[in-house]
Amino acid sequence: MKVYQTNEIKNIAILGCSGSGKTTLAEAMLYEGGVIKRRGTVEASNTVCDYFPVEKEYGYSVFSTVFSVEWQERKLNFIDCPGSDDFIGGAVSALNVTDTALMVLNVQYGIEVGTINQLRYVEQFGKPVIFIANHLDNATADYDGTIAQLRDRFGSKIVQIQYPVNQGPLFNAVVDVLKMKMYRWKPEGGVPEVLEIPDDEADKATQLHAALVEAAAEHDDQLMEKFFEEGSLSEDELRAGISAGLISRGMFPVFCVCAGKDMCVRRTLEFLGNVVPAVDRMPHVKTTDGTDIAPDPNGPASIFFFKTTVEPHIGQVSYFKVISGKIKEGDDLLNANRGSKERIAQIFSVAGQTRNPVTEIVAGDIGATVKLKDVRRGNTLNGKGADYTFDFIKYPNPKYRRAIKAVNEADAEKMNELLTRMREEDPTWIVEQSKELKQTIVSGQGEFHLRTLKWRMEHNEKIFIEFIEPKIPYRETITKSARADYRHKKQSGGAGQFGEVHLVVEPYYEGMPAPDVYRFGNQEYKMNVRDTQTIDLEWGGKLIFVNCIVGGAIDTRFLPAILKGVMARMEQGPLTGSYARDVRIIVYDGKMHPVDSNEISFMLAGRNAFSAAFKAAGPKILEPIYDIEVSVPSDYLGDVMSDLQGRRSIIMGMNSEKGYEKLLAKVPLKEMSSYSTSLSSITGGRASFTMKFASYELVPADVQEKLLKAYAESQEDD
Ligand SMILES: Nc1nc2c(ncn2[C@@H]2O[C@H](COP(=O)(O)OP(=O)(O)O)[C@@H](O)[C@H]2O)c(=O)[nH]1
Ligand SMILES: [Mg+2]
Repeated sequence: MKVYQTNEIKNIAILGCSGSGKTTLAEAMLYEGGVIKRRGTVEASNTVCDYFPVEKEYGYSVFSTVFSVEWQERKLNFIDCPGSDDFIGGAVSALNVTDTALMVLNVQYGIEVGTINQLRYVEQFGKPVIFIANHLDNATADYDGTIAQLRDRFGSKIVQIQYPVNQGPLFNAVVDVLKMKMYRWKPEGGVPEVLEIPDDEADKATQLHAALVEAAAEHDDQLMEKFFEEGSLSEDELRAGISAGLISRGMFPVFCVCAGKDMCVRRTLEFLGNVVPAVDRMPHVKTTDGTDIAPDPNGPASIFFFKTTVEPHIGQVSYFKVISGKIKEGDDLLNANRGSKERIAQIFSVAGQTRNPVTEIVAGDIGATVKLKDVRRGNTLNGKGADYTFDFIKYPNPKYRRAIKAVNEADAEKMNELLTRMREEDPTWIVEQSKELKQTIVSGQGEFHLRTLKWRMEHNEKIFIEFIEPKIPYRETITKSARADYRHKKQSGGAGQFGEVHLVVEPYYEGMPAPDVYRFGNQEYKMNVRDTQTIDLEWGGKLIFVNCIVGGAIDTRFLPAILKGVMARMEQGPLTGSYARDVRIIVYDGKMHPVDSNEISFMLAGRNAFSAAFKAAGPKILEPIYDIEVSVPSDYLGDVMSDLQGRRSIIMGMNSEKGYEKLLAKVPLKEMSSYSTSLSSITGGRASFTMKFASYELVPADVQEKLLKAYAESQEDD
């Protein structure tokens, strides 16, 4: 492949709901681009882009795949993205290194939830969008319905470049209102016949052409002037106007394809080559410290790694975008994130798992390399004169968690290594060795996400795992003040131990007044604060430790031991062994023994006095509450709401968004365990949700009852 210059390179992300036909379209483009000699199919599991075993197994894309097509002196870099929400990470990475989004629609369904979710990201990144109306040969194809949905959502930004003449099983022709020609295909697709527009289509074509001319003129003052003077624009002027409209996101052109039959794919490639903005016309990226970096091939070399995969027989393949300058084989670069030196032994232009060596690659282009020593996804390698780092990729929060366990204990270490590696390949994985829950927790985007992890571990690595219900990180606190004292005494055999601690506990809240007078039973306790320690607990919340010892009842050197004992109990709360938080402890009295008092004595006395007081202070269990946002087609709203009501949720609000409802609710984590699966079965996969930790709240009494009982039983088992 020749070395393409920055203004000849176009980077395009292929997005759209799962099943809309992205991988099939990619296959047709690769075929028309001469990269492959025969088109594979998703059904036959022999496409270029779905090459991972797990993708062949499940019949849908799990990973994003980079491929390039040379078309009319341009290099079109594509990233075929997974459509399912569970694999959204691939689309998010892709959107950060590409400049235009091809949003593929299945005209049987039009705009789907998956489409809306991905459109949100496209909007967030401010990317130009081209809609591709695919599946036109399907019996239930509804092109006009799809256009109506698009117009309903985006209004006059929607501009048709083509329309199908005969959608449905006999589909084989479109009218292109930019070229004002009809294109017709033989059953095998590919190169079309270019015909004059038949009379019975003339009115519709003229009308849509006029709309296109007007829309194109809108995005360029000179074109607008020309349009007012002459009422028309040339093809090149139309392209210029469309291009300007794309960049400003003032226009979303709609194209027609039948990817399955390779129809209208060449025309799409031509349009992408002619009209889609090249890298040098797009907003520049910013470094972590906000410096603007132009894609200047003569600038200092800097490449950003947005994806890594591990492939059989070659190991790690690292995909990068040249942000500035150019790199050649043999270049030595410095890893700005890890400080290590790297030699770029080989550079490849890729098509799925096929890698074609190239000698040089310039700013704006996307390539891959192998055998790097120490490069991670998100790293930047710089040449002389550059010290850039970039952190523009933000991945969504996880929304499905499971504890993971190796079936065979001996595999545990290998399993953890694999988890780390898989996280490197897919950043939407969160792997946590939870000291608190004594579980390895994997959090991902959904049940499918985890199922693919399991499949890959078992089929590719022969490591058998099981998913178990993850424990809930409950917390414990108190709701009123209480007093307790404890004497620890051991004076038989060996060194004696003696320590006595008297303390008060009370719920801590921000801005609470200093300890003063307390009344327990008919006794009054006046506190003299000598010292206050505020501890921010690593598991959240605070512990306030107040020394109100008077008269040297306990020597100050024993107070750290008392605090240590208290902390041991805070770490393993008296109710269910969960972390305790937001407690103020006032140590106000005690006793010592001149010989037998020592740290261990006061640690134990402190711990047990605290435990007793805690249990007498209206102890309550807190549970993590999450804010969830559910996007659901209006006709499923009722079912989704009643399902949520069955999960102890509080509906916080709702807003409608063109045939979709956005539901906001607060739900206990405990009730979210298999929410993604239930939501998908309630709505046939046509809804999605996000979730974010909100706060800790008291559990209802019946839930507390159940948790105490379960804990007591688990203690008996131990
Ligand atoms: N009839 C028909 N089927 C198509 C077309 N494009 C894709 N498909 C089928 O739709 C299914 C999903 O296609 P795929 O490319 O995997 O979609 P993706 O999930 O968006 O990548 C596969 O069974 C394809 O064969 C099309 O234009 N017409
Ligand atoms: Mg796919």
